[in-house]
Amino acid sequence: MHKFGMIALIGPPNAGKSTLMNTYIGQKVAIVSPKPQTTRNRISGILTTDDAQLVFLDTPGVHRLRGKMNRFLLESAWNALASSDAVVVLVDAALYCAKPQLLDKEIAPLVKPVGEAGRPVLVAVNKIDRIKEKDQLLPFMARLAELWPEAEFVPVSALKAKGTDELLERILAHTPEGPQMFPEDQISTVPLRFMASEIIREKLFYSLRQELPYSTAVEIEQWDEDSREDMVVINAVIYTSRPSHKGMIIGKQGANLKAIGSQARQEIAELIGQKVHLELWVKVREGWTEDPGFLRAMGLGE
Ligand code: GDP
Ligand code: K
Ligand code: MG
Repeated sequence: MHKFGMIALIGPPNAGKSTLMNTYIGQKVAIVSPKPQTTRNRISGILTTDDAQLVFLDTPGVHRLRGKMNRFLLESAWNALASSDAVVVLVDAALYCAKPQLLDKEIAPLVKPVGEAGRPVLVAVNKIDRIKEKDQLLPFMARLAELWPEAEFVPVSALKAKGTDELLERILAHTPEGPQMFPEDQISTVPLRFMASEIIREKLFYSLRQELPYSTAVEIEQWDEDSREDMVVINAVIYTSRPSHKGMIIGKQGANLKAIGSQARQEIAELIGQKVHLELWVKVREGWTEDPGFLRAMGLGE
């Protein structure tokens, strides 16, 4: 019997949703960073085995947010839930062992809305590699089970791929019968050019100071195959909502932008298996995070 299913990954920012998806797909599909809100759009990763195909729907962290962009982020998480066959809720065990009060604050509000979607719920108790004494997990697991009586719990380390096979078995137990929908070498339902823009955004995240990345968006303006050179020529624009940020992104004598470009170029080349010529431009677009038309054009709305 062949199985096919859509699996929503939800949870607070930084719980490890994108890391788990990348571990399953075996390649970097979603960008990962220590900063919350790295994942803006709904990103999918396709896992194909001999007898099953799973489409993981990675989502932005679910938390209370203000502003239009943040509303889009939330909507996207709930839409993933609605189109899923099962949901995996990621929780950061290391964080909640250290700060038990956060468990009630961050996880308790998810129980009802997720429950109302009527999907089987698996809670992946993540980052167990960071917990030295396994006994420390017990009170936390007890409180979690109390909060979420309908859920199944699986301790994992998404980063070190520990417990992830057990989690996959449990996911498959809730996956309906169905045919393979995508070729086995396809790793995402998201177009390559969008994945390329995400790679550039990830490099921005790592290179900029805390407050900067949230004001930036990346758009691929040109994507041309140069068949003579066996090369892809890509032009991308980095939009920032603040004029004062433009200089910071570019850096002294363009050094920062150059570094971002060179790291992103290598990674995009790896992703598409071709040489890449990448040009980056920085443009100021004030107020873009509150502009519904622009958000939609950037794929941030539904
Ligand atoms: P997301 O916001 O839920 O998508 O979280 P990310 O996947 O972006 O991960 C947030 C941070 O937690 C990154 O720095 C990851 O490397 C880290 N992380 C994720 N899973 C694990 C894990 O199992 N163990 C450890 N030690 N770190 C993890
Ligand atoms: K993150
Ligand atoms: Mg993420």
